[in-house]
Amino acid sequence: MLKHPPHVALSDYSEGLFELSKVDLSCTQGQADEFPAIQKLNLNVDVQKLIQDFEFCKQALSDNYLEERRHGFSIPLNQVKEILTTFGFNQNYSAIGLMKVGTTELHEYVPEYTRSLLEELQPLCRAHYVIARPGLKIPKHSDCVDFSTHGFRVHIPIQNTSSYVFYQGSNATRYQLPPGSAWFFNNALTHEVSHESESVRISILLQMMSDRALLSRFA
Ligand SMILES: O=C(O)CCC(=O)C(=O)O
Repeated sequence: MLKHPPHVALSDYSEGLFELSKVDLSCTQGQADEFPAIQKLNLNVDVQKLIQDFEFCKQALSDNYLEERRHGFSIPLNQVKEILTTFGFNQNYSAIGLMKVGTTELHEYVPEYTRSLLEELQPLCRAHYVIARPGLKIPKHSDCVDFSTHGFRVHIPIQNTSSYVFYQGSNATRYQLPPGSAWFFNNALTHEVSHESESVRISILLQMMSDRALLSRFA
């Protein structure tokens, strides 16, 4: 039986698993508790254009995210899926990769508006659409022990509000992130995800490689 510590890094199960590639994180600095849990970024986001772009990608693509990353795993993909499923990343959660794995380049199929928005946040090491279905519940976890190995996560909700609870000491704080803005998301802190609406929630999740690019956009 697998044990599930609150820290979700798959490397807890197998050394090196889910590590990011060499291009990742060359300029990442800082520690989790130096950053807020959630922080709005100073960036114009045109939600209608993002939805149009998503609809275009959705026609052409299926959930490819883990498949794309499979060469980075040191255990078989089905074991990766099993671990993620036990954390709540199940049939209620799918992802479509937007970047060529192991590079800082976006896929050719990323449409123009989304491309120009993401280019403003480069250097990036990961970016994907997330489709979260009603009933999604990802229990308390953190995605990394420090930024020096994972970079800075940003969420851009494009359809439906994203809802999170962050735990810091004895405090639990709920955040609702509506579409129309980009948000720094401190995924090194313990957090919990749920989606209780009756329609799907769509967002872009990405990982910035530099706190410089991030801090200059803190609104
Ligand atoms: O909202 C999501 O899609 C996943 C959130 C999450 O757990 C994370 O970004 O670390």
